[in-house]
Amino acid sequence: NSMLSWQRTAFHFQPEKNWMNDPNGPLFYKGWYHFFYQYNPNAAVWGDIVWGHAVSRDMIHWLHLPLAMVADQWYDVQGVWTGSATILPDGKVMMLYTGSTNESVQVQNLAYPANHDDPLLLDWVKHPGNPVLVPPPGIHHKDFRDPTTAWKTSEGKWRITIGSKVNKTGIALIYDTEDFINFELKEGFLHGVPGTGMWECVDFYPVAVAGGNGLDTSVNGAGVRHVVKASLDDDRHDYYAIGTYDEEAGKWYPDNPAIDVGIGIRYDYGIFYASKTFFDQSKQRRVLWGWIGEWDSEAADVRKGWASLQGMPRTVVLDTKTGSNLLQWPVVESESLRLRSKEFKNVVAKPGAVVPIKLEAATQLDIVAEFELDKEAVERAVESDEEFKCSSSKGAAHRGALGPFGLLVLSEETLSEQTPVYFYVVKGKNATLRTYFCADQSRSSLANDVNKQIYGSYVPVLTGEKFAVRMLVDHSIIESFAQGGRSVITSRVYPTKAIYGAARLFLFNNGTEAGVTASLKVWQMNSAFIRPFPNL
Ligand code: DQQ
Repeated sequence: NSMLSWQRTAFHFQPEKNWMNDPNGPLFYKGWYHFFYQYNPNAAVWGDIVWGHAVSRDMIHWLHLPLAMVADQWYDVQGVWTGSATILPDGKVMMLYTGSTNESVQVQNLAYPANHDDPLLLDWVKHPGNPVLVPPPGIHHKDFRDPTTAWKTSEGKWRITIGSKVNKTGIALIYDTEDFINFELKEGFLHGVPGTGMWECVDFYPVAVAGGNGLDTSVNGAGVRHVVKASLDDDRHDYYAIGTYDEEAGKWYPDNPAIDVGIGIRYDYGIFYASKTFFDQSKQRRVLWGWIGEWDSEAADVRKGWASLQGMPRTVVLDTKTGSNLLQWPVVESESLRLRSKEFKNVVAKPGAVVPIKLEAATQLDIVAEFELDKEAVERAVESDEEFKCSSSKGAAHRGALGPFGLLVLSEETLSEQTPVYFYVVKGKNATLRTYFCADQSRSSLANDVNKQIYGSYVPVLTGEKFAVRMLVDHSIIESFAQGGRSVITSRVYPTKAIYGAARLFLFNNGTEAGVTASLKVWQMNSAFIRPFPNL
């Protein structure tokens, strides 16, 4: 339906049509980035799930390939569900995935490339002895899915984790294997958190304390912290925590039990789910993929004939300045899409002001912006110590002394449609400042069948730092990275007027006391080539 085609994005990965969900088995192989994904070839809604497949040289421009795996065996006939790749030392690829059997039992299966000399990995063989794992005693047959990439134990075995739950406690089971065919269940679990429900798409990986490069999944020892991530089926967000991995015990402990997996920090405070990292051995980095679903109605998805995008892949490192969170940042290749840029230096927005940022177009942008609050006004401001939460505030209309201030993205000239992405600063006791980073979808669309939530979180802003944001704007998605990627918000928005040439960008300051000075650099972004498989 051409009427809705403007919602298609220009540089985010999406199939040509129909439904997509989780990223699966990402890897770099013989010069190509491979991306697999949960795909319904028959409709724009979830169902009939198989593995879509695409390849890229840079994770920006893509060639769609034929389906990698379809639901053709008793052990995956109800769905070829999520899985992960492990590259063995000899270069061979082991793909473990969940199958939903003819009786709706969740089992784990092994697949591998038919021809390891083929850089495109077009053909996949399902191991004749599948399934390689069935739900263990005490685990419900529908609560056993999404095997991770394997990592090495010091004994030389491979270890994986699989998400599950016991009553309402989300857990990560662990298994050891030597051949990816025979598995040994380890007693207890890697980790579990009461009240968090089913853990989907668990991820487990090391990060270097010193920052810098990403680490192979098997790296362990001094100078390494381990991240556990779970996608909570109950609230549809991806939560991570940083902690210590005790290999011998097969246990992981969070640094801070108050911000444990599922109750603490999220990768993204907007829409971002079922994510998965992989180690890119070609650039020594860890890259995070996440599924961005739709926030319009199912009927609208069916009308437009497609649903979902993948977020821009993000590099992930430990934040060496705080030590208590990760930093996520669009892969450096995203910058290859930058075209003409325009700089705006020291633009002043007084309390209550909305200032146009004049651009030739505003639907495909990469924005880097910094903001400063007027120092005297901050000193003058009363110590309100207000308890603030983006989600229960009135969004950008909520006025405090020191904010909200930020940008109105995908806005229409008269502001009838606008998506504010902003900071809100609370002055507490002893003149301490607490900063929140939020996105307000409440006025993002004149349509009424779309989600219009306000969301965001606290974000650490350290002494000497300005308020900083990078934003990728692509027609119907805005990915916003605050403070170098300490806090991220992905907004899926459906403007009806702020489209194509009618889209605008504004600086705004809705605080009552302090002026804001902003400096921005804004690039027009090129479209990526995302090409169909040639019909030879
Ligand atoms: N999606 C897959 C499951 C996974 C869920 C099915 C998460 O394997 O648990 O499409 O979105």
